[in-house]
Amino acid sequence: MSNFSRRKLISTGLWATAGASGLAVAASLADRYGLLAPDHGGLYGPGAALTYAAQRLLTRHSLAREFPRSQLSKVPFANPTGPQGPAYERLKAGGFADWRLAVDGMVARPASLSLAELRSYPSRSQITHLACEEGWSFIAEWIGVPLSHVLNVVGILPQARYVVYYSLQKGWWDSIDMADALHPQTLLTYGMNGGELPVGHGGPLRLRVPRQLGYKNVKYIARLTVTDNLKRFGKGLGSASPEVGYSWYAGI
Ligand SMILES: Nc1nc2c(c(=O)[nH]1)N[C@H]1C(S)=C(S)[C@@H](COP(=O)(O)O)O[C@H]1N2
Ligand SMILES: [Mo]
Repeated sequence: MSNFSRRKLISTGLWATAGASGLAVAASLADRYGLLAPDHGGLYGPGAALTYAAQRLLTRHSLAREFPRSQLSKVPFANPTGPQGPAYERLKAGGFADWRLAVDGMVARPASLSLAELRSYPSRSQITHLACEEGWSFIAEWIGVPLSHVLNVVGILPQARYVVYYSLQKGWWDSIDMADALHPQTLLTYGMNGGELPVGHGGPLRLRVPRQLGYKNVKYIARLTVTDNLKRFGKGLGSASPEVGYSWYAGI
């Protein structure tokens, strides 16, 4: 993807073939250049693949809008997730001192990081909008360490293409491509609105990907796996969400 250019895509004829009959051809070209979403397939697949390709070409380096403090939502809405189970409750009772973030897969130095270690890394704070696909949204300040920093600490291998992230909550896992994983606004957050990250919003650790919809912002993050291929994860669609009908790529 690094030597990829828009000109090159145009010269391959991706856009030229993007008529109704050319979508499958376009999709196979997109795949060649790493622009095919992992949940492509079926009737709408090639169209979705092109949406992802277009986003990647045009917005790879763009920033999500950041807001002034005066626009913070008075009451940030926490989408209820229900009880997290006994393991989570035990960790919470201990002030999350035993919480660990495991980082494995295609990395030079697999790691198990405590919250104290994550807090010792350079932090970034940003005021951004979180939008649920169901229509509500809020603006909050998010505080955390850029995911790119953690990836530098463990040393991602050159062939790495995606970061898979798992919640301690059963059934919640997702992934993003390297453009989003290394994006400066993608944070592993442990704070919100000047304080700790509340349990309702995913405390003690949540991935914030402000350029994608709410559901990509998985709460209670306990593990990251770096990979070159998403086929081996779950049903091979890159996330739990496409397994129930949401798209893997939820760029906004
Ligand atoms: N672990 C976990 N992460 C999750 C969810 C969840 O139910 N469990 N809900 C997702 C959805 S659909 C949205 S819109 C946002 C809601 O974030 P909020 O509770 O901070 O408003 O969290 C996302 N992350
Ligand atoms: Mo959501």
